[in-house]
Amino acid sequence: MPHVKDRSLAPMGRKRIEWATVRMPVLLGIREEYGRSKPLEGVRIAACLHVTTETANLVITLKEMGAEVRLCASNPLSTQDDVAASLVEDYGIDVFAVRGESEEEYYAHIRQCLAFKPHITMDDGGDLTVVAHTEGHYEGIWGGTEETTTGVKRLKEMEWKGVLKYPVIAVNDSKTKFLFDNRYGTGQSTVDGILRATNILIAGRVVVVAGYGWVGRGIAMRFRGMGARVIVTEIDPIKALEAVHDGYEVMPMAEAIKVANVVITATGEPDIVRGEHYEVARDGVILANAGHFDVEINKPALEGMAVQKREVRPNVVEYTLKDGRRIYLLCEGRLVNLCAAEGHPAEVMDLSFSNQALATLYIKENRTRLKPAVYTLPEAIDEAVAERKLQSMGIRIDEPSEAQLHRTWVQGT
Ligand code: NAD
Ligand code: ARJ
Repeated sequence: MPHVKDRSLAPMGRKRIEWATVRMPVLLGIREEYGRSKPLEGVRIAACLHVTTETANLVITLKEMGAEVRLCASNPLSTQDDVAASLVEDYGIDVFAVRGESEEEYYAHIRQCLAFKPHITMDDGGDLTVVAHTEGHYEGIWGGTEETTTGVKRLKEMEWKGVLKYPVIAVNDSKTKFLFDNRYGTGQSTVDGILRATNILIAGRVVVVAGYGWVGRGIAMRFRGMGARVIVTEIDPIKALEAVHDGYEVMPMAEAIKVANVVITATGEPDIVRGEHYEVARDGVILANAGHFDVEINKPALEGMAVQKREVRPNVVEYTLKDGRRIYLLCEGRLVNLCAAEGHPAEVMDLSFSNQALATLYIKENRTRLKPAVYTLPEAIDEAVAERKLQSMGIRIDEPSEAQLHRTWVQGT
């Protein structure tokens, strides 16, 4: 039996899913093409993703391709309950996800997804894959897919340690994923989440972005575009140098926090903002996280230092310190773009989720050849996704000329 918050929310969920559908033309093309041949007939897929309108379109596509799908949430605070309801009521997909579920329920839902003995796991962050391994559900699994940077890091560690039991496709590492979803998707949806939670004016604010990877640079770019003075913190000298050349101020967090109005973490690493930073933070600073797990802003330290804590707006908790300074934490330190807003817009998830859909076919077709290791999708798939996206936008590009194709750069070759 599926487990969602309230099935009567389905009509609104359905409308919102349909709003996204028309903004995901590449995925829709895959749905139409393979909806006829049904290459996933008889294939069971357990998916652990943020339960959003875009994810709904992915799982509907997988079902149209012939698969049987179960879906649970990859974060307890990102589920859109109306979407979950519609998937169950209107599309006959078993969903196990309720916004605000406890950690215990979160894992119970993951186990429900594994209970139907999937052939393929589709994960965002690695929790499903890790439970499949630690609780011995990996027999019969052909392979898995992984949506995000942090999940890929976890899986690579499992590979190095020799404990990975089945092949996993790092969907995150396709260019048509990380260059667009991580950068432009998170750039926009993080602004969206922070605005919906706080309604602050961005122009003239000091915004500190921790991490200048794909996510961090997208966030920095968009906040600068709205008139913020953006400071970047990094540990990698090359990324730091790039940030400098992109025109940002770069400094350690211990200095940046003193002037910050807003701090956004985007590193995937724990303890980026911690006790020593709370000691010197500017009064009224807003802390938000865009990385996968709620570990980047040290919550226990903040709880320990606060003399008062109260919810001041939905998704905003005010912590008052001994000396009266106030620190505002958004969404309990969980991904602000998915908890306070709706995650990335459909247009960019079209790319990520087309890769996910094609990755399931790749696993099915190559299951006897692939070893328990982390793979990326072939470049030809990446290019095909980009081509289809350009086509859907009505954008044409040049082809190499004959002369260009036959040109040699080294004499005698
Ligand atoms: P990335 O590896 O490209 O970038 C991470 C950056 O953080 C690196 O440049 C690294 O040097 C830097 N870093 C590490 N420790 C640091 C520290 N102590 N201080 C400052 N910088 C530090 O990864 P990414 O693709 O940008 O992803 C970042 C995180 O965002 C991951 O957890 C990923 O899973 C997540 N993500 C979230 C969303 C979303 O919708 N919110 C979307 C995509 C990815
Ligand atoms: C589903 C989303 C959405 C959305 O691809 C992004 C990523 O790497 C994940 C980190 O956990 C979140 C995922 N993501 C962003 N927006 N997944 N629907 N609308």
